[in-house]
Amino acid sequence: RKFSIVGVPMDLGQMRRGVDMGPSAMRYADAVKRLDNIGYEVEDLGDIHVDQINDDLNDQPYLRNLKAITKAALSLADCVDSIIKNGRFPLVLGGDHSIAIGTLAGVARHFQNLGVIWYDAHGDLNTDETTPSGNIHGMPLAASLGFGHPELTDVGGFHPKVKPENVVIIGARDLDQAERDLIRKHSIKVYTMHEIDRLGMTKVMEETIAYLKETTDGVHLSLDLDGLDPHDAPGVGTPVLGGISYRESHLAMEMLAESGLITSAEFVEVNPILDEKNKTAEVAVALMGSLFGEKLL
Ligand code: DIR
Ligand code: MN
Ligand code: MN
Ligand code: MN
Repeated sequence: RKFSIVGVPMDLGQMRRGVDMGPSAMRYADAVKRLDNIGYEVEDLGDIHVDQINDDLNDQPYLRNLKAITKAALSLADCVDSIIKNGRFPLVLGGDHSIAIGTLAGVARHFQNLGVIWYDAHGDLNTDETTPSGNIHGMPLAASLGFGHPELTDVGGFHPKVKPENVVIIGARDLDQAERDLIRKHSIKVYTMHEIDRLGMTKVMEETIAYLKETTDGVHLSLDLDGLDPHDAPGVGTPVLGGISYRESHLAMEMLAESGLITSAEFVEVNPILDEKNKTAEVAVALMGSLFGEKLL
């Protein structure tokens, strides 16, 4: 497998500055060398351009920075699209989670039945009509399912990018009421922290892999570092106590590696300004190692 890494220095999808330095933080934590050492050919394409404008649409408080976010999403979609066309594996470094709209727009051009694993404390299933914050990083999964403002759902000129039955959310512990309603209405598969505690991560991943293997022709992993417990990943903008542990996360990545299911991935919400000595970027890169088949023996 050949890898292409692309960074998206995006911080306009939420209110905490500094997450735009996530790609630098993960590069500094040796993301490229990590994959190189496993034996892959790796190219780093650098960063997607993100306009440095805040509140470019003050008249749309429920879609903060919409224009700059959709513009970057389209550039990212084109970039990811061409990576896949070149027969390479796209690895996207964020940036806040709003970038997933662009990643999925690019990936979905290549898969009729794309699966998505959404590893996150949150559902990211809000729309401009339900958002409690106005932050677009709380909307990318909804947008990719075709719910929300057309400027978000139709990035790349089509929707939806993914069907509800092809999504698995892992690690949820902070859902807004409208997100719960949407999950129930569309029967989206969710492993909350309760199920992870109860079943154990082994069973959760066995079930997830079996579920997605049946119907999908490719699986994207969208890993929000706030899915992990803040003790293990403190450098995130919206930490939530009681998260997935460092070890459980490695296990999950190792099981995904064995499954051979993952065809694209992104690691998002790494904010080095809020971090402890780049710990969260280092965790992200260590998880990449496991996801891509690193083995001790
Ligand atoms: C909240 C928080 N549900 C919102 N979402 C976050 O703003 O829509 N997503 N933090 O990562
Ligand atoms: Mn900025
Ligand atoms: Mn998220
Ligand atoms: Mn989150």
